[in-house]
Parts: sequence; structure tokens; C-alpha cells
Amino acid sequence: MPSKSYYITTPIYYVNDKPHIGHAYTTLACDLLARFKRLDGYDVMFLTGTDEHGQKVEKAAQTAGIDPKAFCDQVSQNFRDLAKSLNVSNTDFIRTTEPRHIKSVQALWDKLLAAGDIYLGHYEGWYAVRDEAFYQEDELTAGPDGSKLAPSGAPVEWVKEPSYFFKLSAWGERLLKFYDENPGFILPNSRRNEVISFVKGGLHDLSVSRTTFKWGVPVPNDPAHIMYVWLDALTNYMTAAGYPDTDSASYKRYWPADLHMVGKDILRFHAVYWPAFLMAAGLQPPKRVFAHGWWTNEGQKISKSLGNVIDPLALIEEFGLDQTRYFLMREVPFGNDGDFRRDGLIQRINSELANGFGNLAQRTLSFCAKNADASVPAPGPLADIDEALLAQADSLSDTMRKAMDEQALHVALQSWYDLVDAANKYIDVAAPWTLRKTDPARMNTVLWALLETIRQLAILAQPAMPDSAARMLDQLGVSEAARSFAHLGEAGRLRAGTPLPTPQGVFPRYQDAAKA
Ligand code: ME8
Repeated sequence: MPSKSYYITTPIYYVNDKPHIGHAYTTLACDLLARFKRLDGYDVMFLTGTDEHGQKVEKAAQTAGIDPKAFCDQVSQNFRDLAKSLNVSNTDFIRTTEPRHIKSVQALWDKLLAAGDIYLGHYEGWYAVRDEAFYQEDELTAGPDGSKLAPSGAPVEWVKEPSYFFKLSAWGERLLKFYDENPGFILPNSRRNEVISFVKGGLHDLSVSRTTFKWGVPVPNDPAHIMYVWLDALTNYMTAAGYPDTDSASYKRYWPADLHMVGKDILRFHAVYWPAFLMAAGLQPPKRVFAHGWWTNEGQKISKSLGNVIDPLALIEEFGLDQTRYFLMREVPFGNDGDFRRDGLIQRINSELANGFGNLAQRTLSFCAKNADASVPAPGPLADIDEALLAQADSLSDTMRKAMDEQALHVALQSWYDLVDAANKYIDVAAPWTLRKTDPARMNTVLWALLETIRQLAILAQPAMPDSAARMLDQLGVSEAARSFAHLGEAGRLRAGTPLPTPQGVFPRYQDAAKA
């Protein structure tokens, strides 16, 4: 097992809804990072799963007319299936109704109680079931007919019940110190600033149990209370690492998590409540929470009532899996909001994959098939333009690594595409087709430099487009064992004489795919 470990998580999704493009987006971003780290020599733990307790899920089960557990069994499977359809490489899938998790949350509760951070009281205030969140009066806005709305637009209701509280108000200063000492804890920086000003505004104690419904984890020694669903849900990240067994090999290896990837809607829970709970229990907070932006559809908010929810499976069906993966990760500066546009997707597929990378490989490989004995040609001395192309190829992994470590996924893919572009320009300038008659030795050098560049592009394309990159590497005769980042650059140079299988297009143009 590699000595370096990396633990990355998606949010666990509510089972009240069908998976849509937003869930696919977060999970794909994590998959890109997980695959990148794995190819870069890390032992990666990659967790996703479903959030199954709370009032929202209980209501959804009631509406469906089935018992909540049976309802969760059904809907949780949809999220498992989605991960599979997206070719996601998660190493675990957690459900908050599993015994391992119930044991873990109850153990955390006991720790918080023993630390003196939980007390029994009475909650009276606003609650939004859709967000599963409590709100202060001054956070609300006026809705239709005198109703009130949460900042997310969710309707709120007045709740009055006995409740345990977590002494969040006592954690403000310690949280601010923690953010200060760990500047990379919240990314992007704009979101970090929002969290800091929220905490500076003063924190209220947090209601952490409910008594007016039953679908949740019972509070130890007081089963009239069930735990607040966010305390329950956040703990999933530790459960999967082996909590409460803090001596277990897996807990020691993976906790604290390297990265919780979340959407901006749930940053407060992850960047304020979660580290406060953990510090109060004497446990280490995760190393980073990254909050990405929100997708809209052709300029409109995505919602069931507008009927414009994008089904990721339909996208895969129409455009191809790797094409969809590439587009979602490439289109929007990661962290910003993004607008899904069909013409934008078609444009990326055709210009960057079909005409860009696909055509580069297809031109080079079919030329080698015809004019270089269907094998890797032997290079002669390198000219300046060959050296320049190879230098860009050899340094690409460093550029991408730096970007991936800051979750700048779009920057990583931009630098990948820049090399595709440079290689296409190189082929036009070096013009192997004219060299065929005038200078076959030089032609061989040019083809070799191209093949070597395509090899590195294909290795580095694996995180975003695993299947297509693998097919490309097959065509270059690169063995399975030589596809990790350890084989980039000089370490894995293509050897002259390696046979090249008959080339086949890997990235069809969108129209071609539609006609086929
Ligand atoms: O909040 N654009 O679950 P959830 C981008 N169970 N991302 C989107 C999106 C959109 N339009 N819509 C959803 C929960 N997402 C809790 C989490 S974690 C301990 C508990 C993604 O099913 C994004 O990652 O409502 C967002 O944070 C998440 O789905 C919310 O999923």
C-alpha cells in the first residue's frame, strides 16, 4: 500500500429526491480528485453516501406511503446506481441508517455531553424542513401571504419543543483562531470570508435534538429525543474512517479527512458546526472544506416545479460519459456558479475533444500506421520545436498537480487542453506529411515527439475521462502497469519499435454520434 494517504468525501445526499446534475457534479469533482491522487501514488479513501434521517425524509416516505426505512432502501440505491453510471471510483458508500453509523454518532454525543458542551433546554424558533436548518428571525425574508422564507427560499415553520443544545456560542473565538491558523481550511477565499464574518457576527447555541417526530438516531439515555439530522449526517465522515474506534488502523490512517467537497449551500454546517463539534469532542477537524458553486439550466434556477431538472443519465446517454464528465469539470471555474447550456456542451465536445485531442491522436496514429510500419518510430536528434513541445508535455503534471491541490479543476483541465492545442499547432508546422518524401528521418522524430506528447496527455486525461484515456493508451501500446504518473516524462518514454494497434477514433463529433 502506498505510504501517502488521501481521504476525500462528497456530501451525503438526502434520499427525498432523485439524483440530478448537482449531485453528479459534486461527486464527479471528487472522482476527478480521487483518481488524480491515486495515479499520483496515494492510497485514496473516497466516500459518498446518503443522508437518510430527519423530518424531510420522514415526510417524503409518508408521501410515498411507505415505511421510512423501506423508502430509504429504495432511494439510496438510486444514488449508488448514479455513482456507478458516472464511473465513480468511491471506495465506500455510507448510509446513515447503518448500525456502524448509529454507534458512531451516539459515541460522539457522549463525548460532547461529557465535555460539558451539551445541555438540556427548550427550543422555540424558526425551522426550515427543506434545509433541515434553524434560522434567526433577522435571517428571514417576507414570502407570499405574510409567510416567511429562509435565505435559501425554503419556507420556515415555528417550532417549540424540549431540546438539547450544543454550546456553539462559546466556540466563536476558537473557531476564528482555527480559521486564522489554517488559512486553507475553507476554500475558495471568498467563501472563507463569508464564514468568518458570519462567525464574527456572533454564534447562538444550536438545537441538536428534536422531540416532535421519530425518524432519527435516539439520544443515548434519553430516547424521547432524536438527534438533529445535521449532527447525525456530518458524523458520517468519521464513521467511515472507523470512529468511534480511534485506535483502528483506518481511523489513524484517514482521519482527519483531507477534503470535504460540498456545494455552497451547506458550507455553514461544514465550516462552522462541524469543526466546533469536533474540537469540543477533542477530535481533529478535517483539513479542508471546499464549497463549489451552483448550476443553473439555460439561465434558470434548477427546480422540480420549473420542470427543468437535468438528469445526468440522459446527458450520458446522449453525449457520452467521458464527454459529460469533461464538460462539467471544464466548463465553469470551479467554485463559481455555472450555467448549463446545451450548445456549450456540444461546442466543448466538438472543438476540444473531437477536433482537439481526438483529431490529434487520430491524425498521428493513422499516419504512423501507414508510414511508420505501424510502430513507434525511432527519433533522431531533437530540434528546438520538438524540445519545446516535450518540455511543455513533461511539465504538465506539475502544473496540473498544483491546480488540483487547490481544487482548481478547471485550471488543471485548461493546462491539459493548452498542450493539446500546442501539439496540434506543432503537427501543422512540423508537417510530417511533407517530410515523408523529403526527410524520413526527421519525419520519424516528429512522429515520435507527437506520440510521446499524446501518451502524456492520455495518462493525464485518465482522471477526467477514464475510459477514453484507457482506449487511447491501448492504441499507443502503453501497458496497464505504465499508466500512473510515475511513468510521465523521461521515466516512461515510448520505445522505438513498440507495435501500434490499428487506430480507432476515440472522440466522435457530436453530430456523428447522433447519426450513428
Ligand atoms: O444538503 N448545483 O443533501 P442534498 C451544484 N444531506 N451542486 C448542487 C446543486 C446544483 N444546482 N444541487 C445540489 C444535503 N447540489 C445534506 C448533506 S453532508 C453531511 C449532508 C449538490 O441532497 C451540492 O453538493 O440536498 C450540494 O451541497 C448537495 O448537492 C446537496 O445535496
